[in-house]
Amino acid sequence: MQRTTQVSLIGAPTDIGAGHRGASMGPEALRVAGIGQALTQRGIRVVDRGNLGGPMNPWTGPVDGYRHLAEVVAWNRSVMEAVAAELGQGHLPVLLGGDHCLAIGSITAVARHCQATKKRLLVLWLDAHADYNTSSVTPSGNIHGMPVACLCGLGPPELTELGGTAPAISPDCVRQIGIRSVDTGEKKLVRDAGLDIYDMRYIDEIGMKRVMEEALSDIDENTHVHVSFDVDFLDPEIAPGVGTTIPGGPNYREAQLCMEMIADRGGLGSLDIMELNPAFDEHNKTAVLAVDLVESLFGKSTLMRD
Ligand code: B3U
Ligand code: MN
Ligand code: MN
Repeated sequence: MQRTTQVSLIGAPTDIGAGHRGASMGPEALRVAGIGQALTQRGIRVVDRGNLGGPMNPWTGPVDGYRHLAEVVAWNRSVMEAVAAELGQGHLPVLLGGDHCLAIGSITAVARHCQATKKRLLVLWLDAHADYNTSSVTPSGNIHGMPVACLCGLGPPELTELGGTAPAISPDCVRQIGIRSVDTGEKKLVRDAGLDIYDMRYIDEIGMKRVMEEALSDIDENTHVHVSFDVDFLDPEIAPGVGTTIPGGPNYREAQLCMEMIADRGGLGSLDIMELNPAFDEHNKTAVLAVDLVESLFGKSTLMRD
């Protein structure tokens, strides 16, 4: 990003697509952890747009394989509009989630913006999960396990056609990093889609440095990089404040390197910080860690001049 670009924080306080309550408190926890000040200190102009509104969580069971579909659609529509408005003004939107189903709205807006401005889109999906379930294979009906599939055109028309035409993106513009939990039926879907998945085994084998070199290798001046950061990407030892912890994730150093290498490559155009759940956290430490990592994503480094 350019230093002159305004960052706009957009809160989406809902857990409408999740299997646990509490991600609705994520935006405030990130603010309390100082997300605004941290970016301001980096010389970035930051405007906090406050929180979006939307339906309450009725906490009902799945219907036809989807839980809270109507409410998920309503929230995503408002996220899409808010993100589109920021991109249209040349700002860099940072979505403070909220559960990961909201990435449907945010990335649909980003994809439309890229189409209009003739930019190439690269989505870096940092997550323990592939989030590629459909209503027929989902073990839970929770739509936060489905956003990548919906964005690639697999899902209910209300979500796949949120931006007008489906699909919003093609699987080949997605790189998934940190994956270590893929459901049985989901495995076939990600294979069929040809998703580029840098799973934990691959990170163990070749290391985060080479993984990121590969994942970022085809970024050029015309690339808009969207980072969709699911906080459960991180190892639960350092980040307990999420609804679905999966052991064996990146440690502090690996996560920092991942963020630093994205920053070094350039091209960051939009960001989601998702699934932070203060109900599971210890003294807001996961939010503080997320802010620390976001600082690196925006170029903070130990020795280079700020
Ligand atoms: N894959 C599981 C669990 C899950 C996905 N994303 C999260 N959890 N955070 C599912 O329910 O789809
Ligand atoms: Mn996710
Ligand atoms: Mn996840």
